[in-house]
Amino acid sequence: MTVDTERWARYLIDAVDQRREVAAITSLVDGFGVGDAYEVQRKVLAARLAAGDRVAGAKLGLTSKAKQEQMGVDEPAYGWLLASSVLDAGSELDTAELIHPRVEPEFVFVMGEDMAGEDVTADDVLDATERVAGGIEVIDSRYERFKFSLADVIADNTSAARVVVGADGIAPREVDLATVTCSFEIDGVEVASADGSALLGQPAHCVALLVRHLTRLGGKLEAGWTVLAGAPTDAHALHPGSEVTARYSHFPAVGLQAL
Ligand code: 0L1
Ligand code: MG
Repeated sequence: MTVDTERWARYLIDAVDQRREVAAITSLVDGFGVGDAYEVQRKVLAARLAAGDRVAGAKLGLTSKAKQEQMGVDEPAYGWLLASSVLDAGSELDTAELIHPRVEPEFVFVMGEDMAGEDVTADDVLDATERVAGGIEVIDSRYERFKFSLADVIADNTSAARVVVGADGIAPREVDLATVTCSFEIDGVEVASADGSALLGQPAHCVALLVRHLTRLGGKLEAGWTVLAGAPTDAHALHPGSEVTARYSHFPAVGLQAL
């Protein structure tokens, strides 16, 4: 049976705009698959762009082995970053704008050149990257209790909500990104730590997978885009009043204040 992707795109847009959680699409639609999910994601993006937003970049989710095993998948999920979702480092975020936000540290690539190709490698990504920085992603699944299957989370643009990107960063080959460590703090207490190797062995490899995905869809990764390669640690609930800091061995620390 053909899935009415227009209807499910509207369903998710309404959930975001009305700040309310909704049932997972797979619990409502038999046979809702990954192909349907990327079509819903595309329609949600098209609606946001038609309403005046802009693409600021793209993101990967489920890039750590731990998250993949938890979900029973062996492929990352790909999504879009809207300009309206990008916050300056040290920004304040009113949690009342969101449903049940969680935060996670990110490895962020700022692209210097367009990239496309189904055989793109991590090395090619490093050649095309302008800088790599730390970040904090705020994810906010639109689904009840943050529970979903792979197709659900893809349709939901990989739970993307907000992102804070560090103002500075390093040249892509200044250090092996797999060895960059991250300590993630909430209210001054370290809640998790990991290094870049948690991202499928090498953060630049994750970006290469994104380029291959965009190429299969007939697109490309564009110069100037911001790319979230993924979170090396689990995500943690974001409560009003919390101060979140991601500290890295080689990037400046990034902070976010929740209101
Ligand atoms: O950015 C992410 O890794 C989120 C992927 C989607 C899974 C989740 O919401 O935890
Ligand atoms: Mg993330």
